[in-house]
Amino acid sequence: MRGRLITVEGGEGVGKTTNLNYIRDLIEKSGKIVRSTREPGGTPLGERIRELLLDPAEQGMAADCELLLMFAARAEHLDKLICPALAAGEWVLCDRFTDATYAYQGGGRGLSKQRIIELEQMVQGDLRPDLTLLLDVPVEIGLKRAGERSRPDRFEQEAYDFFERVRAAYLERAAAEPGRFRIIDASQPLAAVQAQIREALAPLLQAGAAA
Ligand code: Z5A
Repeated sequence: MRGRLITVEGGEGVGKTTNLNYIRDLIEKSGKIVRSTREPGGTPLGERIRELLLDPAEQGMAADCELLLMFAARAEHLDKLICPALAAGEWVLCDRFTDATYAYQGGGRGLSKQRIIELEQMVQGDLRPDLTLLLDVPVEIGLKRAGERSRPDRFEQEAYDFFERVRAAYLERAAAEPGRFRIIDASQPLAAVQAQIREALAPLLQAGAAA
């Protein structure tokens, strides 16, 4: 039986990385084999593309170049990791996926949604995540959390409005696909965030256990 694709999304500093191992443990405890991965990246070539995309020295990168590099890395990721793992019955847990393209390149950069839909169809065919956890916090909280860490990457150097547009685009997608998305209030303390994550995952894990 095909595995499941679970994606974790949200703006800067919402806690995706912090919660990824927790989510992985929950899935493993239900008896599944899990592959944790991320986008852009997840394969040797994809990680090289990621370096280009995040490099602050590439500040002037054309928005279409950024969009195509995201999908180039995704095509490699699907070919080398995601599709083979799902076909082998493994579950794939991915830190960001195509919803991030709609949010950052569509919402943030203002690129045409139709063009993203076409690239999504070309690169993914009918493959879509089975469940998307959208970690949501007000932009000022996320930026404050992210700012307390490392040197800002190319995206983190964007202006505040950019991240408001990203958040709005994510919330719009979640509202349009309530069956796939679960919105997690990630402004809460970690224990409360993880309780919401447990609840959001439970139906899929129970269905997976029964299959
Ligand atoms: N991107 C794109 O534009 N288009 C695409 O299609 C894709 C990606 C796939 C890289 O992503 C960039 O690629 C990203 C969008 C773009 N933009 N940027 N930058 P990334 O996922 O690698 O980078 P990120 O969004 O910057 O991730 P992040 O800043 O590392 O955020 P996070 O992983 O969600 O947060 P975190 O590191 O887990 O937590 C941040 C801090 O908050 C940390 O100190 C935690 O200890 C703290 N934290 C976490 N949870 C809590 C709670 N609940 N309370 C208090 N403190 C907390």
